[in-house]
Amino acid sequence: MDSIRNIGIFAHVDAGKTTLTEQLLLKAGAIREAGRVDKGTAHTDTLPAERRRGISIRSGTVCVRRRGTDIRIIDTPGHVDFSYEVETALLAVDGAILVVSAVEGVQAQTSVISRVLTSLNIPIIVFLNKTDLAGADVQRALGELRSIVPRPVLMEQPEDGLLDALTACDDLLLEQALHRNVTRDEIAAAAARACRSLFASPVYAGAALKGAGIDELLDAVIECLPPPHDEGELSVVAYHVRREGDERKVRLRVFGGALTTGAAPVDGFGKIRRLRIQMPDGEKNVDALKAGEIGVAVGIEGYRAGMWLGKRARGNSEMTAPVLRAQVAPQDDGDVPALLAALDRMHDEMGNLHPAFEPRTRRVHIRTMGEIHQQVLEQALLEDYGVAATLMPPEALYRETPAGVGQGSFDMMMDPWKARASFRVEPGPRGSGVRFASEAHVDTLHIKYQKDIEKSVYAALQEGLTGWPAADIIVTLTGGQGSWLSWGGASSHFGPVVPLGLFAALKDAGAQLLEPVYRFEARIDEGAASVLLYELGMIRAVCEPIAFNDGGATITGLVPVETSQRFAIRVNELSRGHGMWRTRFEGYFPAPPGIGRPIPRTTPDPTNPALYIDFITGRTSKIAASQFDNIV
Ligand SMILES: Nc1nc2c(ncn2[C@@H]2O[C@H](COP(=O)(O)OP(=O)(O)OP(=O)(O)O)[C@@H](O)[C@H]2O)c(=O)[nH]1
Ligand SMILES: [Mg+2]
Repeated sequence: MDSIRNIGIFAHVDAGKTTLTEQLLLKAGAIREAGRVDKGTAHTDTLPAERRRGISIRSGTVCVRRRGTDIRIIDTPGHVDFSYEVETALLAVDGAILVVSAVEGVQAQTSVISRVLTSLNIPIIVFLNKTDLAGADVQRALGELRSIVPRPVLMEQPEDGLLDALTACDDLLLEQALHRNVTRDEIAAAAARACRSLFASPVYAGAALKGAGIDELLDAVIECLPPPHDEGELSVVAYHVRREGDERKVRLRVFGGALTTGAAPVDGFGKIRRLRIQMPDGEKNVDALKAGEIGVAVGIEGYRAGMWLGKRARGNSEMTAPVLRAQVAPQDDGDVPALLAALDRMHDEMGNLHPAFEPRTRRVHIRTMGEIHQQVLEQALLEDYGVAATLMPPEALYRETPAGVGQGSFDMMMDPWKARASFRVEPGPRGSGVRFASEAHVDTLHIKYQKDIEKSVYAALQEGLTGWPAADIIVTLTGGQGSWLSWGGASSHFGPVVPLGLFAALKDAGAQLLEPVYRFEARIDEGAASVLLYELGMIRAVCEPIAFNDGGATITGLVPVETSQRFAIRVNELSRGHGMWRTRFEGYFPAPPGIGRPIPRTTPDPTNPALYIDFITGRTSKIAASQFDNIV
């Protein structure tokens, strides 16, 4: 595996990742002529929307061979609306090239990605790009890098400086340098050790568009970024799914074990029809994908990007929580089935749309990442699926938590259920999600049924009293009755009736809506600060003390996602293009009274027991309109 490298190229939008990928392909001899993003000829920007807009939307994988080493490279999109593609790519690589424009310096998304890279222990090489442009400032960018990556070390600098920087993070080099003059090779080896052990980040400067600095970067990828390591047991992650014709191609990384073609379904997913591996001259069919390899599996229906098979080899790579939803309105109401089918397929590829249909209003909603994401989806619906639909302005995805403590139970000691259980619900700590606990004794309520109840609780809380998912809630099963033998083992009988008791408890407690909140940082001319503060107040921001420096003002604080959607534009207007507005998701906070409203349910309402029971017994197959009248 020493002759394999799996790396990702990450950066803020427009830093030059795709242009750099072209140059890596060219310099390593995989292509004869570099494609151009601006001409729509780049190898990793193949979607019509990518070519039209000149930005990357999905990740693209290529392979180059250099000095006998196969380097598989994932070029990722930089626009924050497509961060979900970055999140899954981060799971598949052993090393990263972080691209920073020497003109713009470290930008918002670069900081976000480097934080995740560091938390996942992924070694980083930095490429300072666009040094051919006026305004490029390598030293300034280097200074900014210090706060986001392990000790950045500019590799092209006089030997004394380089030695100083590297002896500070490599003991062996320090030892060698104490006794004699060290060689260039020893310095390079120290840089590689320091990078792989996450003590330093080698920095190279160049211009991707001009092909400058690329050879050095390719060599550094082989020397400084680590080869794969074998996890021993089966460990596979999918990082990209795409349907091409009738093929469903799942790009995946094998960390341990092997995948073989024609094998029986893996972990309950569809069968692997074909396996391919990416080589410098294209994809090649193979019988197996082994530990350390990145390849393509055709088939495995149901296996989506971000899912693991076997052992999980990497931690959490989440950068953004999906906090917005938008209604998708088809031009023709009769198109709803076609729209839902198209959205289901798109969700299968991207994994983050979660289309939901509200039967009463016949409205379709999806999760959305922002304006550009919506434009791309709207176009794809029309061009790839022939469905003309409009994505409405996004709204925040709320959650609900109990307003206090509540109790509730259900008693169905009759055929076919023979089930009885009681619940207590109470608010949990902020950010804790849904927690389940049991005080019920296993003698009266078999452990298998308790597990069954737990599963049903999690499923039912996807839509709480208000229609929004429940969060920061502790559900305790306080008692129940039944035993394994007397019920003949049909545990599925328990699941459907659980919501009756659970929702009685939720109703008893009452619901408090939670809204998503960003932490923001705004920088603006001093003269515009008071107007900005006033307008931040208007959008319900909570500001920390203002800081003044160099004629500018910096304001930080918390602001609701819902009210701050287009605020970046406003900050820019107020500062005539020189302002800065940065946000990152902070968490869910209680919504003030009057903010947020319930949404229609997509499933039957358990607070209406008579209708609910009719529905689950199949006595009524249609969900009655009254089912959707929410109670807060
Ligand atoms: N002058 C100059 N322009 C560059 C350089 N590298 C990239 N560009 C230009 O910068 C723009 C963005 O380049 P891309 O390669 O698409 O950037 P990216 O990081 O892949 O962007 P996204 O994938 O959309 O996040 C294009 O117009 C490139 O031609 C460079 O070294 N010098
Ligand atoms: Mg790109």
